[in-house]
Amino acid sequence: MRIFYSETHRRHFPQGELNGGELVTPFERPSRVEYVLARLKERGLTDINAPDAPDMAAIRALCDPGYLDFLETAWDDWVAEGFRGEIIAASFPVRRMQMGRPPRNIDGKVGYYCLAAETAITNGTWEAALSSAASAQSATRAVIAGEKAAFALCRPPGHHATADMYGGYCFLNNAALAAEQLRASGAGKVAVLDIDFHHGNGTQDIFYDRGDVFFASLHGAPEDAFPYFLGYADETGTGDGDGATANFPMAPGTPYSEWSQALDQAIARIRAHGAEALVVSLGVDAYKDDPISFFKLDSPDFTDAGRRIATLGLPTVFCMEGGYAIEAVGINTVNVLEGFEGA
Ligand code: OKP
Ligand code: ZN
Repeated sequence: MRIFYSETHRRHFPQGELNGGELVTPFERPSRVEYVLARLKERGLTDINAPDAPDMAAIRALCDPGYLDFLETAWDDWVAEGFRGEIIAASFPVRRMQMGRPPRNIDGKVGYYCLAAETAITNGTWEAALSSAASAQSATRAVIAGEKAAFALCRPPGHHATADMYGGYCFLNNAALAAEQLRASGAGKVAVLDIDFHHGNGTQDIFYDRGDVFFASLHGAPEDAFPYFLGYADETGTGDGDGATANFPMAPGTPYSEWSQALDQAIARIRAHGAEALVVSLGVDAYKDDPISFFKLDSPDFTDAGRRIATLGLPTVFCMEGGYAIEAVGINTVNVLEGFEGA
């Protein structure tokens, strides 16, 4: 399997994540990628490539122009304002406030474009986010060119990012870019299968009113888990997208026996929808020892999940999302890929 990854991810490494009222070293840290790379090599998956330059036209087609301008200039504007820390949002447009008016002031703008305050922006975040998107785009290009599957080792992750908001460690929605690219290459219908522990609110939001991109997500129930405000089972799409969203929220402590049934249901829905290509939002934070999640999957379960995904028989782009049990993130990620490849 061809693998794409950019060292530029390192440019995004905030010192602080707002966690329980403390600033802690972010769970989403550069070493995650090192663990995945090391395991790939250990297992003989050595076709590792740097991505081409990001396709900016595709990123502009997906995202709000004001949001992209904001991401590109946020650090300079923050420093120019005289702020000395990393960029953390503190004021948000919420119920009964003006939702459609981005402020001029950078502190206000940050809140306008942010959906969760744990995620800090630093010098280099924009470049890293672009390089992550570029990996997804190059992996998708390989699949369009005829590869059965490719793995984009994206960092930072993408599935919480909407067309106009960052948060949940995400800035640009890599999986959505891949899905759009597959559509543009001629696939009539595409599916995104999100197996990250957290609901892929960004991906869902981007495709919610479209019937050409099916979205299925397995995740911790919103009553109990981030992102809290989306991911209920009764969210099924709207307009042309009516019936093209399928959410499988699950309770704390969910074991693989139950999770795998939801996976089979998601797979059946994707098959029934008639998808011709697949994007997998590949987070491995459903793992039992993940520090910020609450499912109980063990490492061999990820191999089995990969096997089940392969039964779709679709050209597949894997985009890395979460996974924070640092010692196991490589094993679990590569297990999905090997299960898929029939190893
Ligand atoms: C990103 B991905 C700990 C809670 C942090 C944000 C979680 C983002 C997960 N401070 N909440 O879906 O793995
Ligand atoms: Zn996650």
